[in-house]
Formats: sequence, C-alpha cells, structure tokens
Amino acid sequence: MKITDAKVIVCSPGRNFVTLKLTTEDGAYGLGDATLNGRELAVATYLTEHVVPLLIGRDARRIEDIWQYLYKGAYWRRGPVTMAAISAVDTALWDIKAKTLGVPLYQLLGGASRDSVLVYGHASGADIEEAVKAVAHYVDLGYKAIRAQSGVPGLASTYGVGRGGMYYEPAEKNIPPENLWSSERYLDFVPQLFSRLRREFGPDLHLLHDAHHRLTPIEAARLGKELEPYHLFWLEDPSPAELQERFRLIRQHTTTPIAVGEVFNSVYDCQQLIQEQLIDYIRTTVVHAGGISHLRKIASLAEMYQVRTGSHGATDLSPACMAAALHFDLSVHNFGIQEYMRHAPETDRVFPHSYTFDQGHMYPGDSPGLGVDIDESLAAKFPYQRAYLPVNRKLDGTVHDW
Ligand code: CS2
Ligand code: MG
Repeated sequence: MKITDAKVIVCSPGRNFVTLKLTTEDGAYGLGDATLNGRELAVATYLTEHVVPLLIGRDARRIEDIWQYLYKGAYWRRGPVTMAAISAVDTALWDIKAKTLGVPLYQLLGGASRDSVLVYGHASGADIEEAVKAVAHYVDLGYKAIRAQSGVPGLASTYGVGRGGMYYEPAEKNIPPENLWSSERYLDFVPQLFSRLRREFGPDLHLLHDAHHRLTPIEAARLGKELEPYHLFWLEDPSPAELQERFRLIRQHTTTPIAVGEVFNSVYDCQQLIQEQLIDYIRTTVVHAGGISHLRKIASLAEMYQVRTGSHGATDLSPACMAAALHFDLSVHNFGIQEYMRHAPETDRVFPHSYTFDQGHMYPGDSPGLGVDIDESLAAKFPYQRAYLPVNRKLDGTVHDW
C-alpha cells in the first residue's frame, strides 16, 4: 500500500492549524495534526521540504518503521518542530490503517478499556466572582471536572483568562503581546480562589488549576501546600520542567497532585519525572509527543509508576489531534483525564468529526479511522495569519515564563 501523495494544509479557521493529509495508491487517506502554536510554518516547512519527499512510495502499513526512519534518519532528534512533524505522519498512518481495516482506531490500540473519556473544561473570570459564575456554567453543561483560572488583583493580565466564550486562544496576530507578572501577587491570591470555589461547589467537583510554568520550585511547593485543603484534581505546570529534578523539592512539601508535560515531545523529557514519581499525571499529547506510537510508549512507562495520562487538549490542537487523543484515551489502561478546550465554530466546520461530548465525558465515535476529516475548499477560505503567543515579563521587566 504505497503512499502516493502527502499534502500539508495550512489554514486559519478560528486560529492557525497545520494538517498533514497522506493518500495511498488505492485512494485511502489519513490526517495528522501538525500544529505548533506560534511556530506553525516551521513545522509546515519541515514537513514539506524534508519529510514529504521521503514518504512518497513508502508502504503506509509500516507505521513503526516510518516513525523510526524519520526519527533516527534525521540525525537531529527530538524538539517540538521535528516531533510535531513525526506526530502528524504517525497519526495519519494510523488513520489510514484503521480506515483500511474498517474499524475505529481505538480497536487497533487494544480496544476500549472504558465506556467513555472523562474530560475537563476551562472556566475563567476576570476576578473570583466571575470565575465562580464560569465554573457554574460548566457545571450546568454537565462537566464533572473544571479547570479554574482567574485574573489576579493588581495584574493587568494573567494566564488562562479567556476573552469570553468556550475556548481560550492565547496567540495574538502580529508581534507577541507582552504581559506583566508577579508571582507574589499570584501566590497570595490563588488559595482564595479555591477556598471560594469549594465553598460554592462543595467537595465532589474535580477542580484543576494551571500555574503555567511560572513558579520556582519552593514557590510551587508553597502553593501546593496551601491548596491541599481544597483537594485539587491537579496543579498543572507549577514550575518549568526542563530540569526534571526541580520537582523533587515540590514533591517533598505537598500532596497536591502534579500534572506536567504538554510542552514535552519525547519520553526522555519526562522519564525522570515519571521514574522518580515526581508527577501524578503526564500531559503529553498526540500532536507534540511523536503521535500515537510514541504516546503509547510514554504511557507504558507511566503505567509502571502509577502515573496517569492527562493529555493536553487546548484550542490550538486541532480536531484531528482531539480525535486521535480520544481513541488513545478510550483504550490506554492508565488513563486519567483529557483536556477539552472547545474549538471555534469555524474550526469545527473545517474539521468535521464524529467525537461527541455528553455529561462531562467524550466518545471518539465508531466510524473507521480517527473519525475526522478536513474540508479543503472551506479551509482555503481561512488563510494563515502569523500569530504569536505572549511574552511574559516580571514587573521589573525581566523576561519570565509565559
Ligand atoms: C494550556 C495551553 O491548555 C493548557 O493547559 O497550558 O492552553 C497552552 O497555553 C497553549 O496550548 C499554548 O499554545
Ligand atoms: Mg497547561
């Protein structure tokens, strides 16, 4: 089953997406998400100029061989651009294989391990009372797990407070917006947010929070400790994780569950965090961590240490990634939770899909393959527009983690 065509589709329905479409000699085709927020054209060019020429003529059935060929054959390994490209090829090949066999992808991953996939949504507000209202709205929608973010008194902006609506798109057109940050003000504030949310919603609602890489380990330890009375489902990215051993200090001080990994692109980025049990959830996802094939390997390592999956699922990951993630989530034994930050209506129109949401859970659907498609003529009506994620600075102007 030879690959005869490989098309890189860049479009911007609601936000920029990069999609790889592989077609075989008998007309079967598969999709893979290759979107890297703020660096989309880097991946599109890597695919077009360096990967596509190597795919034409290859046997689409040889998923693992092609993965290793693209990983080891490049010599220059890992990194977000290379791995997003490999992820897209891998996902498209799994899509083709499942379509060709006439089964939903999860059947090829070992079948369903559960009846549905628990997801969490993003509630945010400019202040605590707005955040409470937003959480209440998500409860009304049936969510059983909700991430809560709020504006911080004294800061003009912070991470995770959306511009309204059901999704949060942080990238902005043209040059990167600059935000000002104060860890001190944030640390003084966040426990008040969750104290208020627990008073309002009681103990059963799963509450999550994303610190978005902004704290030092001891600051993160303080926050984890102060949030313990509120029993969060997880505290996400409390500190930058390039140096994985930093998390030892956090772990010494708090039992608040920790989730890390959305920016990781290989098992090597999280191997120490998992083996030293410094985290409770691994956030790696299909589009950024080597596709279905490599994500399964990360999950297998995590399973040995009772670390559960909690894959990233933000608006800047396309429905092609969301669909693949749901098939993976339905099957993987050590599943924890799936992020589901909804897409803009125009995104859903360009990427028709079979996954559904109901009462806080999702279902990938049983159509063959991933259950997602791309309307290329409609996609062409939404041309790419350069956009950047914000840059963060401390109040004194020092560049900080965004
Ligand atoms: C966030 C992301 O969803 C999350 O947990 O960390 O929204 C992240 O900010 C974006 O994916 C960056 O593009
Ligand atoms: Mg995050």
